[in-house]
Amino acid sequence: MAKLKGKITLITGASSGIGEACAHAFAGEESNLILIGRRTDRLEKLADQLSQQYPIECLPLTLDIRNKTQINERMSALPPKWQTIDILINNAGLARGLDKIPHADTDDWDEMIDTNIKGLLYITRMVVPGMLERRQGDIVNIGSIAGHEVYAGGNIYCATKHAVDAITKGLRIDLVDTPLRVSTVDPGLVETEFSNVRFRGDSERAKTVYQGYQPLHSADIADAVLYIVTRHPHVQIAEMIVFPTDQASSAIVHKQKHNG
Ligand code: NDP
Ligand code: 8X3
Repeated sequence: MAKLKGKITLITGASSGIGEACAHAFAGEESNLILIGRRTDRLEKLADQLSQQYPIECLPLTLDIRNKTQINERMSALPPKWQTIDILINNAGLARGLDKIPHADTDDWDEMIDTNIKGLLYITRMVVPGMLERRQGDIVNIGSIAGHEVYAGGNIYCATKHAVDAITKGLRIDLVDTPLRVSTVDPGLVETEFSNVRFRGDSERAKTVYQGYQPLHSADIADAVLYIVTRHPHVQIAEMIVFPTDQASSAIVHKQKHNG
């Protein structure tokens, strides 16, 4: 029996990496999906693929989560049958560079803060009131080990993920007298487009981040998210830190020597 049959899951950042893997995992449990990102072509292709493969409906929704007006307009205009969102996966996020604060490009800071913190908040603000009215809902934020530790060059990205940690805890307090659950999944190194985005398309540099050890796959994180939302209603997994077996902290990764 599919575990999420008939539910509606909204996933931000569904056009690649962890968000896309969540789309596959949740489709496999027959949840209908609202897929958010900026790259419409990817969202539409994924929606077509999943709705052919599984007995579900998918709604691709092109949105830049930094844009509050766009979010408010497009989310308010959702067809009525898509408005009753059961599960929100706040996954969209990014890092830019590893520059030290005195030399960094402040536009990079704005992009990380606007996406990872403010975008997550805007989406949450639009979705949670409906969950409260229906007295059911799961909010799963994708944080990071960078929300628990600060590593060299991580400065502002780590600050945004510390903020996600604080927002998750704050929302859990806000909702403690309701049946809603608030969780965070905080991964270590997952091989996705993340480093390619961080290094602005320098794929050689991005590749080295994942060389010499076995990084996590996006599907490993999707599996953790699925686990969280399929617990009995009285069980709230507050926080799950997921590392590759070769990783012990942000800075400690057991790498074999790489030849070539
Ligand atoms: P990817 O770069 O593969 O995916 C990021 C996703 O976020 C894309 O779908 C992208 O879609 C979306 N996104 C970025 N900016 C916006 C925006 N302004 N509006 C809407 N969507 C946006 O990276 P990951 O899958 O790795 O990252 C997912 C989350 O996981 C992030 O929050 C990241 O911080 C976190 N994380 C990643 C780790 C890793 O090692 N990979 C480890 C720990 C946490 P589009 O470009 O189409 O808008
Ligand atoms: C992404 C993983 O280690 O680059 O959050 O911060 S890391």
